[in-house]
Amino acid sequence: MNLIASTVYLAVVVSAADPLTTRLSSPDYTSAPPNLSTLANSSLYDTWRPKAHILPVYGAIGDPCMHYTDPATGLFHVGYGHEGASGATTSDLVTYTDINPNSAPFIREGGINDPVAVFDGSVIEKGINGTPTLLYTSVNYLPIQWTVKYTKGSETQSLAIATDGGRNFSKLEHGPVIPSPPFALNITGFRDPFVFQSPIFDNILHTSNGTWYVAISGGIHSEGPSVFLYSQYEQDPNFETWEYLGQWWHEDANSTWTEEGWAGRWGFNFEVANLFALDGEGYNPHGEIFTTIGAEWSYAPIVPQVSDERDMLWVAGTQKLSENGKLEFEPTMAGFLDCGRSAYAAAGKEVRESSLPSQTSGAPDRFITYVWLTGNFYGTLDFPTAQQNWSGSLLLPRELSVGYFDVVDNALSREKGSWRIEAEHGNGTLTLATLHQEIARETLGALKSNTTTHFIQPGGTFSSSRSLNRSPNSTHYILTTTLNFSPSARNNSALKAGLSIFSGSHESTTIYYQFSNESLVIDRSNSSAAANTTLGITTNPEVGKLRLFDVPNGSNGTAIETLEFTIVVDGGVVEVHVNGRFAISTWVWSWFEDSRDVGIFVEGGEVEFGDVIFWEGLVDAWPERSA
Ligand SMILES: *[C@@H]1O[C@H](CO)[C@@H](O)[C@H](O)[C@H]1NC(C)=O
Ligand SMILES: *[C@@H]1O[C@H](CO)[C@@H](O)[C@H](O)[C@H]1NC(C)=O
Ligand SMILES: *[C@@H]1O[C@H](CO)[C@@H](O)[C@H](O)[C@H]1NC(C)=O
Ligand SMILES: *[C@@H]1O[C@H](CO)[C@@H](O)[C@H](O)[C@H]1NC(C)=O
Ligand SMILES: *[C@@H]1O[C@H](CO)[C@@H](O)[C@H](O)[C@H]1NC(C)=O
Ligand SMILES: *[C@@H]1O[C@H](CO)[C@@H](O)[C@H](O)[C@H]1NC(C)=O
Ligand SMILES: *[C@@H]1O[C@H](CO)[C@@H](O)[C@H](O)[C@H]1NC(C)=O
Ligand SMILES: *[C@@H]1O[C@H](CO)[C@@H](O)[C@H](O)[C@H]1NC(C)=O
Ligand SMILES: *[C@@H]1O[C@H](CO)[C@@H](O)[C@H](O)[C@H]1NC(C)=O
Ligand SMILES: *[C@@H]1O[C@H](CO)[C@@H](O)[C@H](O)[C@H]1NC(C)=O
Ligand SMILES: *[C@@H]1O[C@H](CO)[C@@H](O)[C@H](O)[C@H]1NC(C)=O
Ligand SMILES: CC(=O)N[C@H]1CO[C@H](CO)[C@@H](O)[C@@H]1O
Repeated sequence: MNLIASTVYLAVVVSAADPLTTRLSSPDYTSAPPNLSTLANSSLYDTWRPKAHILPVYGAIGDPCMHYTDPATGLFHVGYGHEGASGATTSDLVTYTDINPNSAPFIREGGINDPVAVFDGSVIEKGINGTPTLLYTSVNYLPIQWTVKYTKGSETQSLAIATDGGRNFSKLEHGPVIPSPPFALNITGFRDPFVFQSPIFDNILHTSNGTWYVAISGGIHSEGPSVFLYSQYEQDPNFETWEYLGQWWHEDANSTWTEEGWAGRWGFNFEVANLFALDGEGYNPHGEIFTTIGAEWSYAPIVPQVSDERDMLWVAGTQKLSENGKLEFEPTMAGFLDCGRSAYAAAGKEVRESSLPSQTSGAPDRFITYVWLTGNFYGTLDFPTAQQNWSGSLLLPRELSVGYFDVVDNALSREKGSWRIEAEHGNGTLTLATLHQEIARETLGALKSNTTTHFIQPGGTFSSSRSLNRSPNSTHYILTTTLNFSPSARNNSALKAGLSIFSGSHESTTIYYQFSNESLVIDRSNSSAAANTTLGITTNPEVGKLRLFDVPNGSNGTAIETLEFTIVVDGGVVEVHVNGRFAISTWVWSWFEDSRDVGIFVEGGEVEFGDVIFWEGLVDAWPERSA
């Protein structure tokens, strides 16, 4: 959907046209894999399929988008790109019900405004006549990609309203409500409208309370990425007239928050900007303004039609009126929402305490976001997709809030990074602020409580790798553990410590932290025997920058902050969450049936591990599909 590269779009069209195929008998996971691309269609359907995650019954999933709470039912609707856009409802953020049978779409391309494609959009929950109203990107020409000249009229923004409880979004019988990009700008993209209300914006702009705003993502050729801001004109109840307020945010082409790599690159074109406000508890429209954005960039020289890299970032900042009366955003901190190279296009929504999930769990107003994990690296991998019959998944929902933590006041905490200084205490400590993110409480709670097997392996102080006495025997589990490092670890450039997963006689995957470049690594070099026989099974490492700060400890001592792992393994999906402020997710395509072991991994030093706690089984997010 946001992936305008024509390769990706074609891939979707081809799979949609496939004839029905049946799933064949299970492949042999006790011997070396054949070239998987030569197997029968759908024969790998179950091999790496997650069970607690969101994905359609078959085919490709694209960007998450168009989420909303239906005011009539309180159900939360999660949308995603699949044959247009399809989705599911949930009353608990644990199990989901397809909105249409077989994950059929609730909107698809083919109207007068969108003959070629429907890209991402967002929903005004009480929109026209109080009905959920979708503002989405209607597409007229392809390809669209920041690396090529923009075809005028390619992307416009159009309306559709929910009918039949959201099973269908009917397009309104008029032209696009935002029919062209701002006057005379040579844009790189103009899509993914994100609707929101903001008393902070109302106040600065002197607009009426409750005005709707739209953030549209894109950029300007040779100048750099931008977020274009619009407001609802005179509270027009039909949302037909939108006033351009200027570039709310612009960065120089291929610039970055910091060259140290804490927040990727701003790139050349923004996509999927979400704009919202948070406090320490969750969503608060009067809180601190955040945006999550996808940033597209490439190495030089730029190859037409190819975006080498896509960074999934978050940014917080302040708003001010410029001299010419425009509202402008100034970042105060930025980081990765997920460091995985395949993790992108996050889309979130405020989920009020009045929604059904929150009524049940007692959660306050939240901002919940879903990140996409592409299964074929944005359509560039020759993955055995026909054999799998599906491609890609959303990651588990995440709750966002502002996180505060106390650290020692030193060069580490004063560096410009993915945090900012909230308070200086004058006693050798600082309180830092950052984006706090956790797997949604209902989801995490269910993964731990609704489990088939729960067991604990004792921790200890280890200076070499070792296996655990007991490991999961499936590929569906969640585990937690902690690592404590002695102060000397910070200068030990040989030290690597973490866990091995999917280990066996042929394969192993290692997840470890190293101080040498302050990074969390998922080493996939020996993850999959199938990589030796099959194209598109990538084994490159995933790397994310993570700082463990010095923290006050006892009577004016200091210690290195404890590293707290929560790792979710669900089929081929691996999500690694650390300390409520770091996530890195990827695919591990392990083949052998005996590749199930989890072990302690230590090299070059000594580390104190807490207990490794397992909850095996995971919930089935789709009970009605298997019924
Ligand atoms: C996947 O399975 C569905 C339903 O069984 C079928 O309609 C579709 O053609 C299959 N697609 C591929 C790529 O095998
Ligand atoms: C939604 O309903 C309209 C009008 O009845 C119909 O033309 C369209 O095909 C439907 N869309 C989907 C995705 O089923
Ligand atoms: C817009 O940018 C494209 C790509 O850089 C360039 O080819 C084109 O000449 C530019 N158009 C104008 C009007 O500047
Ligand atoms: C708008 O809302 C603010 C509080 O958010 C309130 O102080 C102000 O009076 C309201 N203004 C109008 C015109 O209703
Ligand atoms: C963007 O910046 C990165 C980092 O310096 C560099 O590797 C890359 O080549 C640059 N891209 C272009 C197109 O100049
Ligand atoms: C298998 O899938 C491919 C591509 O998705 C399709 O072209 C082919 O017809 C399918 N083969 C069979 C036997 O269904
Ligand atoms: C430093 O001051 C802060 C704020 O008063 C306090 O919370 C913290 O405990 C103090 N820390 C130390 C190590 O004295
Ligand atoms: C997994 O291990 C448990 C405990 O050792 C055992 O009860 C169970 O039967 C095993 N399941 C499979 C599928 O091997
Ligand atoms: C892949 O092939 C290489 C070279 O033959 C071999 O060393 C390696 O063990 C194989 N990897 C797996 C996971 O089988
Ligand atoms: C696997 O088979 C596919 C399809 O026949 C072929 O294109 C590919 O080259 C083969 N891969 C290897 C590594 O031999
Ligand atoms: C949770 O476990 C209960 C029984 O312990 C079971 O009835 C229910 O289906 C499970 N829920 C999910 C979502 O798996
Ligand atoms: C309470 C106390 O002794 N605080 C001291 C801890 O150490 C720092 C750095 O040496 C001093 O600045 C504090 O005064």
